[in-house]
Amino acid sequence: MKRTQVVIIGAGPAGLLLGNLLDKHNIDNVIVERQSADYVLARIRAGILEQTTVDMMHEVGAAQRLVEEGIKHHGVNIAFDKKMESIPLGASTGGKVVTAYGQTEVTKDLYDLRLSHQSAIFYEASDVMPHDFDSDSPSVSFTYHGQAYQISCDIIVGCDGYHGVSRACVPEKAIQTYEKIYPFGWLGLLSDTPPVAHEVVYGNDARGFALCSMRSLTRSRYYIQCDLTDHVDQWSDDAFWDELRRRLPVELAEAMVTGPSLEKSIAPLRSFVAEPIRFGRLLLAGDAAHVVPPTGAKGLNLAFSDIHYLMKALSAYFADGDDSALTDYSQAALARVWKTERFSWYLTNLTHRFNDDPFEQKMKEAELAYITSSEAGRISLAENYVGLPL
Ligand code: FAS
Ligand code: PHB
Repeated sequence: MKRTQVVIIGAGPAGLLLGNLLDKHNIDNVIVERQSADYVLARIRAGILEQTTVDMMHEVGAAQRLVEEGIKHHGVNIAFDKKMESIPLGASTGGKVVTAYGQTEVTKDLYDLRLSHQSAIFYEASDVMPHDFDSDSPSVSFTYHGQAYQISCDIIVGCDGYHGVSRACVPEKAIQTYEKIYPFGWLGLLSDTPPVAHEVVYGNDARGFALCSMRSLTRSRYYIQCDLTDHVDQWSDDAFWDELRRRLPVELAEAMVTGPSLEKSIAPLRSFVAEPIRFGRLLLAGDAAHVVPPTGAKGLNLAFSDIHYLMKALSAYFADGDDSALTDYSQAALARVWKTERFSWYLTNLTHRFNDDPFEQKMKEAELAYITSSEAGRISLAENYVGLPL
């Protein structure tokens, strides 16, 4: 292969969604991924989908399993000061819900659809590098099965995540980045146990944050805030379960069904945005462009949001060479990114322990008591959690 219209770098959810949508619009494209398919498909990450994300899975034709296995949540729970408040989602958002369906499954559904299109994905590609994206003849080079490739194209899309090569090859003077690194991580555990609650629980406790989520009615996903110096090997399953229960209201702790971990890992938390996210013929999408702390369940959903705006721009560009559509992409996508960054940052600050100051903890409990009891507070929480309009 020597030439295509779009080269996508990265076969995570953003790259696979984009590739499948371009297939649907008969825009030639290839995906170049540095890891193996098994590695990408085994990653365990997000678990809550906004309605716009579900709608895009339907639009691209990959929603069948999501319809059968996804669990609709009509509310979200906030636990604090030894009690739990449920926030209805649909009442104040025109009936919107969120759906519990793991990113692992989303990625598999998009991967299977891509294979059915028989479109190119180069897995285990090395030395991937974008070239000449500030000219009319960009290209991407890489090594695949020991052979050197150089694919010419019209557009390069960096869907290669926070640590990818795309953003790294943009000249420093052409990009501004904004970053906040949080002084803690999330220790996550996956278990074949029934979820302790039928909707997600975000827990604030003086000991630290806790989260109760799920992948199905028999598979649970839990997280506890941990120190950045922690290593996953120092957390036995029993230690995890004990600490999780200590951070939750008694009725949840007593109802918790524990079991052996299927997976246990620690993820760092950061807020990050790059501006702009279009550089000539190179466009960034998903975690390559921005990262949110997972507290608001927004990372995966923001990646899909970018692809929504990107498809509008690429359709206009390939239909009539409308170069301004590429600039519009950066502005439109980032407008929603920043509002979502704010919500994720806000909810992280409100629910996590940053220090041992008892006054600060009392302020968090007072704010949680206010937003969960005030109509305005509940509506604000709900409309951000279901996802702001595209
Ligand atoms: P991804 O990072 O998923 O995919 C990028 C792809 O590019 C990867 O497959 C990578 O191998 C590939 N790549 C990288 N460099 C490359 C190169 N040089 N050449 C070719 N390919 C390259 N979000 C939530 O909402 N909730 C969560 O609980 C949550 N937990 C997370 C835990 C972790 C450890 C991480 C890292 C993220 C988590 N996220 C969570 C956010 C996550 O879901 C992302 O938002 C989502 O994966 C974004 O998708 P992509 O933009 O496709 O990036
Ligand atoms: C998850 O189910 O993995 C999950 C749910 C909500 C979040 C983050 C992760 O905010």
